Amino acid sequence: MERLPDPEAERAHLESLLDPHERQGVLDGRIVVDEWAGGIAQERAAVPSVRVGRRWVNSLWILPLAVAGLLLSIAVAQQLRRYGWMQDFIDRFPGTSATYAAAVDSGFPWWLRWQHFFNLVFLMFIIRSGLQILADHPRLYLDPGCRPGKEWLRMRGPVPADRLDPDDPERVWTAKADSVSLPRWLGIPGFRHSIGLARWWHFGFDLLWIVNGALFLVLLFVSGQWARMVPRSLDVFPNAVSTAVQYLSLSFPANESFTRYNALQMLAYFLTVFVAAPLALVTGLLQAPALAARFRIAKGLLNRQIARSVHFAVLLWMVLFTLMHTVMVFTTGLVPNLNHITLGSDGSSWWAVVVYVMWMAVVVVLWLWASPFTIRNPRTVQRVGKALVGRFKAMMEWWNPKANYAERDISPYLWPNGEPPTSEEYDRLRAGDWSGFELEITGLVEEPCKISWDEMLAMAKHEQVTQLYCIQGWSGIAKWGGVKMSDLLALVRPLPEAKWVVFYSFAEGPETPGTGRYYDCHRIEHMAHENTILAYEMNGERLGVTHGAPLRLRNELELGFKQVKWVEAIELVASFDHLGAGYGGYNEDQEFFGYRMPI
Ligand SMILES: Nc1nc2c(c(=O)[nH]1)N[C@H]1C(S)=C(S)[C@@H](COP(=O)(O)O)O[C@H]1N2
Ligand SMILES: [Mo]
Repeated sequence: MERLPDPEAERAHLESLLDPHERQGVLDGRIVVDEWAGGIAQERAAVPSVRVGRRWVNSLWILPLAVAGLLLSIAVAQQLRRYGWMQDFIDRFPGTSATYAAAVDSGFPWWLRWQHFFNLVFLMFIIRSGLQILADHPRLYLDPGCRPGKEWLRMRGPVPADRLDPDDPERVWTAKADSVSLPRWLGIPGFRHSIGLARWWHFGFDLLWIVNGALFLVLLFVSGQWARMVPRSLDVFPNAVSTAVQYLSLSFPANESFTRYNALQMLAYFLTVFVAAPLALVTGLLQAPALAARFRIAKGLLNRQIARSVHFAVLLWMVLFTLMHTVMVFTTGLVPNLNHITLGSDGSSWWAVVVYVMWMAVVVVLWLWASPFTIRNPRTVQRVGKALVGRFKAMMEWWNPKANYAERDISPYLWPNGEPPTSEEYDRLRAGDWSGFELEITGLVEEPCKISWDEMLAMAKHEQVTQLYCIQGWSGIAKWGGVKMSDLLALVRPLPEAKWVVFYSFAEGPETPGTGRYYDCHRIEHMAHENTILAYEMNGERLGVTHGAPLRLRNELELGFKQVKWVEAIELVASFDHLGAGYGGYNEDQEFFGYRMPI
């Protein structure tokens, strides 16, 4: 260990590697989509295909199948109604009945009507930004290692088979290259690799939606409105069958929904409110690295990929429910139905239609506004998103990321991300098998110094089999071997004012060339955990270039983008305001991510 001769100069040099401050204006201004993410072409998402055995089937086949199924069901239902036993059955279970549903006399109170409207607006943002998040890794798996070819749904072709070799770092297929774009009217913000911004929309409106939903549940039970949705006897099931037969035979049951819903309606609402909505929340949380590291669920039934798949299924249910709900509102007496939900009356005033049209106009305006606004004001979206949900996300940072897995859990393939370093110095050090490499640790420490490669290899080696959760949605488990950050910091002795540990990469960030070094800041508290290491081995072998040689960070509480690869130097600081654009890391500066990312 050699003391740094001029720590201040080293520090200034390191900080100068980050994005120069002249670019601040560019970063705070509107996004130029053609230059975004290194100028990657807007490769459009394909209509999802689903794997059936070894074949890939276009999901649009569901449409003709649904039409055929519907026609057939109508024919069958009409035939059934000719039979005496079916008529008896419908007489006995008319579809709407006091046996399973108590009458609700209070109509539709004002809070319910407004919450219903807000729910629609929030869900619109959540679903669109959710699709954008999916487009950043347009494949869904059940296997926790996300092995290419194992996915059950995909929105682009297969990963090119000749680009899977991690020993070919120049050509290996990165997860970023795999992302696709969505049209601007569909995704938010509707261009490729915009997950950082999409997530602020998704999480921000999640919070509003959860608050709205929680309030709704409280009011539902306080007011007695719950009786609309919770069946009080199993009679709801035969009545639901009866309702289905009546609808399908195109001879609709009586509409008494001002006081009680028919059984099919009740079950659909029950499922949506009490099953789908909580499931959306739970499967969202299950995708958090901090949660998985705390409860050791990166493998097994609660793994991130199953959670992601179920999360997507809930999205489909919400879309389907909204469509069916709207169709039924229009076909079972539009004007009275609108009177219920807009005016809260059982009349047939045309004012209800006026209010409805105004509500829908608001939805359309918000719909059209969201993507262009995000492109013009990305920094505002990042700041508002952080103000809304930053605190809640950060709560997960206090968990203990203790999970360790067995060697047999190691994923056969780990997706890579990032552009390897291109400097001559890096190539020279690599050619010398890192023997000439010295890790520099400077900043707010008592003993700024350089630690040689041999010294590092001589330090206690810590091994762990842990998960890597990328923000894009893929994940994997690998075995890492290296030095504990706590051991390294013990050598340099941090000063009490040091709060953040900055990891500088040898590599430029993967955005537009000239945007500076990749770097990221981590809380100093996280360095104390034994699973926070600088790894020089992966799966029992010396780390290759693709996955971050000579050293890459592992902090099990955080998402993948914070795990800096090709680490060159470390600096301890009291605040990161003066580094780069001041947001805590390369992706935070350039792609509007948050800096505390345990989810
Ligand atoms: N220097 C540098 N480190 C980086 C990146 C990068 O672009 N540059 N990408 C990050 C991202 S987004 C992820 S998900 C992980 C991926 O690690 P892996 O390639 O070893 O799977 O590395 C992180 N470290
Ligand atoms: Mo990532």
